[in-house]
Amino acid sequence: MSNFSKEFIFGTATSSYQIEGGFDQGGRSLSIWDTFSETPGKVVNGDNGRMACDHYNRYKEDIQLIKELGVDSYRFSIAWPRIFPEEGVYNEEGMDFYRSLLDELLKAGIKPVVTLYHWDLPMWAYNKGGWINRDSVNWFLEFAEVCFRELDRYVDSWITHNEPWCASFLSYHLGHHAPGHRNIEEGVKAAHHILLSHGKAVELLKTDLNSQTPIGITLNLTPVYAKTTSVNDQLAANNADGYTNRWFLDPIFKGSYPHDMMNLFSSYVHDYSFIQEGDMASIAVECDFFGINYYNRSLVEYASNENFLFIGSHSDYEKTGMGWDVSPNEFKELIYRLRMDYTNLPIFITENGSAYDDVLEEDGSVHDKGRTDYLEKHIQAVSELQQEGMNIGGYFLWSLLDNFEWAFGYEKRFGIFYVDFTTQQRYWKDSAKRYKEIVASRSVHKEAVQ
Ligand code: IFM
Repeated sequence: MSNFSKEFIFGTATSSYQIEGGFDQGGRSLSIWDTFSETPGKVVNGDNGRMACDHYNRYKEDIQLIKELGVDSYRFSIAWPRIFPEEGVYNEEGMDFYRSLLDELLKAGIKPVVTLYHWDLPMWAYNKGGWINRDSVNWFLEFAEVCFRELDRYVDSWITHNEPWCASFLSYHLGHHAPGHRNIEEGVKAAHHILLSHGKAVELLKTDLNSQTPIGITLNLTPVYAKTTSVNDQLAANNADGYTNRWFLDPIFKGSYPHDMMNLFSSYVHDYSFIQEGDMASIAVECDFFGINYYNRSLVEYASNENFLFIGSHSDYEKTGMGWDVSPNEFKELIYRLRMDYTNLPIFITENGSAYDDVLEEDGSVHDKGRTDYLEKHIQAVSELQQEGMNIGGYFLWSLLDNFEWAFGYEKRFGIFYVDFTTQQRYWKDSAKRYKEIVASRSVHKEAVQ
């Protein structure tokens, strides 16, 4: 696995609501996830992120772990309700937290990659309509601008949004994530405003603020395969791909929504006038890199009673603890497709990882063979992609710590460090040790080629 160029970035990733805790510290107000997780039945075991990994109070200790891991970079997100606890009310204390975090990372020699939005929309914004309200674009820009002005000098790269599919379709249409709405039209509108806010934030940083710091967006992409070669199953796969991938890829790289999906949505979306003149050009703004989060492929089959005529199909692939297919080959196929149909920008794998049912042994060890195998297979795939000239700029393992896995609460552990949520003690899992070795062997190679 030593085929990585000397510039290749290895990192690890987290997000604010999933690890910070400190929900009422430093002037933070509530986000949609605080409220959603208080609603019975929304999150497994009634878990919430009030304490999470208590990273707000333990960030120095966590940065030491990142340093010991030996990675080049750390990707985290900013909690919007810390920065604007109320509409138009800037909270310096919230910004101080991120300044200190960034300071500490730079002292440790770790490059910070900062995501602006990883789903913790302030409640004040939700109460005014959230992402369904076009004003959300301006609220987001106000938030982005203050982050850019205060933090740009510390930041290695910016990511505007993490996984717009989750923040729109999963949250406003499927209802599994906050705010838990079930309305297709709302999902489509939310997606549009999120994408528009991305485009306008990129323009703000590059043009208005004249910054040279690289900026991009991260999509979660799931390559879709049909169960059989039947016309119906092929149609199902096309629609699933449109719903999951193309609805986001096409506007970003082609400046238009896919027509087949616009037709399919039109039974529910009665009026597309929320797409205003100039919006599509803004969304398709030129970025510096493209981030993708990859976890698994999906297998679908035709279902005549489903809104979009597809349903998940049984697959005999090996599964992670989420029940997701372990599919490194499909990961490679996804990258080939992106290269053929969408972009030549450097691609960063901004998340990849797996949940398994870990056991903390009495001696503090965690033998997470499943996760270790998963990460080896996927890093091997990245290495092969590099050899094939696919221009992957970096790989960020999800996640640094076990954390609040959204609707699954603390039941699903994605960390390479085990967190005992009673004592807040962190433990090295075998996967963390293996990742450290992989990164270190790359460094040896790096020195040899210099
Ligand atoms: O934990 C999430 C993360 O917040 C976004 N990407 C997928 C991860 C695993 O489900």
